[in-house]
Amino acid sequence: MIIVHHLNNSRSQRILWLLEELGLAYEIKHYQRDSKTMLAPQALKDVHPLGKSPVITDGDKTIAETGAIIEYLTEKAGALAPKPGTDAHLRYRYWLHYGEGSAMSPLLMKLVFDILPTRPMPFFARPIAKGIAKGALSTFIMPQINAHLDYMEGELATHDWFAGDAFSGADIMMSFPLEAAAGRAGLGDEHPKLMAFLERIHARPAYQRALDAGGEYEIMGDSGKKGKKRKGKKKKK
Ligand SMILES: N[C@@H](CCC(=O)N[C@@H](CS)C(=O)NCC(=O)O)C(=O)O
Repeated sequence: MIIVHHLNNSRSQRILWLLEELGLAYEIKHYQRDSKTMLAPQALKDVHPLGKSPVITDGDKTIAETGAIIEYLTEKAGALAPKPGTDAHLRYRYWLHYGEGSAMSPLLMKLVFDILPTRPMPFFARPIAKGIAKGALSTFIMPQINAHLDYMEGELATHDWFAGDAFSGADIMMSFPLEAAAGRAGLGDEHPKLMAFLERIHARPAYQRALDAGGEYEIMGDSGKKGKKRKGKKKKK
């Protein structure tokens, strides 16, 4: 049996969605972030040494890292991945790597620099921290995020899905950076193709079932212009 070790409000929501799309049987083991540090509990390190979510177990196998899990599950089900050797497969593989390898980096930096000036520090250090964060955000991080958003918008100009005309695991991979960008990095109506992509994925029944299964998921927050605050129903552990 596939077990998803699911941390609330995290990337592992994508794996629940993928499993719902594939129709594979699975169980969820829930883990809660520490409310102060937002870090995963020690129990997740008992599953995988890094203690990051997502991680799945399938019999004696433990598989971590979203892209690797998506490849494993699509191969197991024989669905949602284009045929190897095709151009669509090359694009599929590219977006599987790009989602975490490129798109998430500036978004994560934005999160860190947004939080930095709010952390406890001596009063005289706060204006300095604010200045450093403001400088990093305006000169490097936001221009990087905007360049990535423009690039992705261009990629969706000619086809609805990242790998081409068919929905695939690559779209599931790309959901998280785009939801994060809508929630905290200004993705909105000036990128209509990306916003339409988010609307399309959120309307999928499997996406909605995964929300119900996973519980709390507020990655888009209140600030995604078209996005809603998404709270799945709480499931019993
Ligand atoms: N690139 C990894 C990132 C995993 C990751 O950083 N997960 C976050 C949740 S979104 C996490 O587990 N955070 C809790 C912690 O670091 O303790 C993947 O896509 O699987």
